[in-house]
Amino acid sequence: MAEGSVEDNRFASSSSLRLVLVGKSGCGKSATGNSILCQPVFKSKLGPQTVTRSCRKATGTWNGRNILVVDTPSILEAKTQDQKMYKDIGDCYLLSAPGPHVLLLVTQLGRFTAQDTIAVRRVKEVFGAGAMRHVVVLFTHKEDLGDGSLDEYVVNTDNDSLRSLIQECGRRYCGFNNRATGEEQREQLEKLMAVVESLEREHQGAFYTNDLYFDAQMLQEGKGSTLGEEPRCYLAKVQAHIEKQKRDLKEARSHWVSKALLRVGKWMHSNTGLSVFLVICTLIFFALLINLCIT
Ligand SMILES: Nc1nc2c(ncn2[C@@H]2O[C@H](COP(=O)(O)OP(=O)(O)OP(=O)(O)O)[C@@H](O)[C@H]2O)c(=O)[nH]1
Ligand SMILES: [Mg+2]
Repeated sequence: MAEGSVEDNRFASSSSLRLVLVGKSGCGKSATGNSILCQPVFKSKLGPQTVTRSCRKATGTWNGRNILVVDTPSILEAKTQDQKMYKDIGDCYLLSAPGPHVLLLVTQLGRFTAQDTIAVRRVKEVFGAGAMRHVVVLFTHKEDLGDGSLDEYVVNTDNDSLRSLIQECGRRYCGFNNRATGEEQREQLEKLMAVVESLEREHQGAFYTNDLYFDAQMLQEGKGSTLGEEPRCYLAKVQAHIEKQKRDLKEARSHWVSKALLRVGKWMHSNTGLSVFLVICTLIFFALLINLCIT
């Protein structure tokens, strides 16, 4: 079981599976990594502060297949992005180069908060919007469901952000009880692997990658820029890459708004009579509402 080293290239082979654990602090990422590898390789405990301080990788096998799991510290938080965060993101890329097959977005069942919504947005900033096509949502504390089913929970949730996340990542989700052992642990892992394999089929085995993964791989293979300059150059590339992705996302959002406004404008232009009628109705509605509030 290797840990933390970036030189080991066995896991860049096509048959191996690379998984990256992401999510808000304390949601159970490290515990999930341990459940996947069936060994307590990552430090996992309840604490007032973040437990995992830097990216770690560990390896194992499942049904004869090599699995590489990368555990991450809080790289998806909204706090000001400092050099430590860029270093953590850079390490995550290095450890999962040439790119992950699956990003496991971990969240505690029944606790999908504003911080999780920020984490989803940050996945797109850190890995790129296309990475959502490789996301599987993993709910920890599955035992809290009792006799209920996870499918029912997901269908009936009134949490709009969770609903839209599930929709956005193609309804790929599963649940783990990280305290499970034996048969229960094996069964939940089998269910996760079924979701992972169906995702792989959908992408014809292709993993997620981008320009920064290319740089990470070059650095790993010693093909970076001038010797000695690599780490500093790489960190600058990480920062530039994240900033570009943020700009792209902002642009995509503003394009979407302007497109919607343009459509409304076009519709109003081609339906002038109906538009005037609707505007008058809206004005009367607001006048009545204001009048009601005053009286
Ligand atoms: N009962 C139960 N406890 C869990 C489960 N998953 C995680 N925990 C507990 O939740 C606590 C936090 O888990 P971690 O694995 O350290 O969470 P993390 O996301 O890695 O935390 P940071 O590294 O601090 O970001 C630990 O006490 C775990 O034992 C679960 O499925 N069921
Ligand atoms: Mg952890």
